Amino acid sequence: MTDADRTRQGEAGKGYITEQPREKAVLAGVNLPEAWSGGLGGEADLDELGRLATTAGAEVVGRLEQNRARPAPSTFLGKGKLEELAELVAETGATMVVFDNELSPAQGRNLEKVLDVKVLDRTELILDIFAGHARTQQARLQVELAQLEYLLPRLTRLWSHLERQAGGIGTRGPGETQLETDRRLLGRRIARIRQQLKTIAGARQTQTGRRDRMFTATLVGYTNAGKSTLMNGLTGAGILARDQLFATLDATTRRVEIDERRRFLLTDTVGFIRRLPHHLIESFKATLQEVRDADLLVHVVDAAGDDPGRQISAVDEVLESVAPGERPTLMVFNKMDLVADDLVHNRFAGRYPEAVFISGKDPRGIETLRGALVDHLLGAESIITVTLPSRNLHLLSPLHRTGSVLEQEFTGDQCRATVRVTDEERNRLLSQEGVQEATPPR
Ligand SMILES: Nc1nc2c(ncn2[C@@H]2O[C@H](COP(=O)(O)OP(=O)(O)OP(=O)(O)O)[C@@H](O)[C@H]2O)c(=O)[nH]1
Ligand SMILES: [Mg+2]
Repeated sequence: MTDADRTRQGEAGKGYITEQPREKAVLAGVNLPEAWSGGLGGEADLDELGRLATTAGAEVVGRLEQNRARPAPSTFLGKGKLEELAELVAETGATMVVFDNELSPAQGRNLEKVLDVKVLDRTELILDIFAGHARTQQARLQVELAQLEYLLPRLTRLWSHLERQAGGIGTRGPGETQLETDRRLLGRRIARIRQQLKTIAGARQTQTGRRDRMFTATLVGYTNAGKSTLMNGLTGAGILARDQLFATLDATTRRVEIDERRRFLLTDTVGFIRRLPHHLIESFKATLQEVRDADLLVHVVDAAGDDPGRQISAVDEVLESVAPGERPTLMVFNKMDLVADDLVHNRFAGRYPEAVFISGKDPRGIETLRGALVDHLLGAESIITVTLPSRNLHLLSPLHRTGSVLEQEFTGDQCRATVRVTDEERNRLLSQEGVQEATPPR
């Protein structure tokens, strides 16, 4: 990597807000008809936008909503509302306006002209938080890729910013406009990041290849639901868990030992949100591979959240785009210490009969979860009959000690045993000398 690359990467990773810790933000949202029928409506959406803004380091100083049948083409808000917004910005001394809706490049530009402060949309805000929270090289590259791809069509807005970045002598061809040069530079940078991510994903694949037969459970869920808290409780992983959105961006995997021979892998990963920018889903493909590879998804729900049902649907939607198709899922309603038990039970126990209702802050909650995970692990075990030479009987010792040899019979120097095994054990056992799977009697 050259110095110029490092500078570019550093700048792209910094984003807008984190450069100035105490920005004052006004939130703005237009409720379009689809949103009205979506259940909660704009209030809750703006609440969430506010939490995003706070997580990004801004102070929320005002909010404004409008109901419209369709966005105004040039400024999203109607003329009167826009004037109202400009007044609110002046009154509160706001340094930025954050829109809950996705703005087109032209709309963003026009709004900035009228309001004379920085204008961000929800996607840009989420990208900024991701940029601030990325720790590993993989996460940083994934965020940068998403940012660059989102910014590419918005380049005209970033003229001066990119002018600084491009800068280098000899980067400009005769007769080319600055914009074309910028586009080409960005295109090159994007290609290089894709290549780097491929290399990292390749290395990861080899790592997982070695452990691919161990049962793997992956924590998924809405951001801030408590995934990392549960991961820490079960494995002592020491992952950062805090009351902010997208605290975790990287996948962490730890082994959980159940008994002498049973263990499984547990993975904590990035949280989801409604309308998760598709650029982010695309560029976090490698991290989300953990979701595709899982034998079991552990879907953690914040039972005390705004509207748990709506959060579940949002997570299901993202899951469907990341890993299409049904897969075994354990529903975990977390933060039960903050709500009345009955309320949540009544609402969800019918729909998810096997769900667990726990508090991740309470060791008993962690034990309940561990128990449910073990049940799934045992459910994934199979019963097989093997034959092996009696001199190799020691191979069955671990199974004996955990009561997993169900039947055993000797003929000459051969032993025939019916055992309960995980896939991993089955493969290991059958790879030993002289051990064969017996065809079950018809
Ligand atoms: N009261 C209560 N708080 C909890 C519980 N579980 C987690 N929390 C808190 O909820 C906040 C979010 O927890 P995390 O474990 O970081 O959530 P996460 O799902 O990993 O969130 P992201 O990584 O940001 O997507 C933290 O402040 C936790 O202390 C619980 O059972 N009860
Ligand atoms: Mg987390």
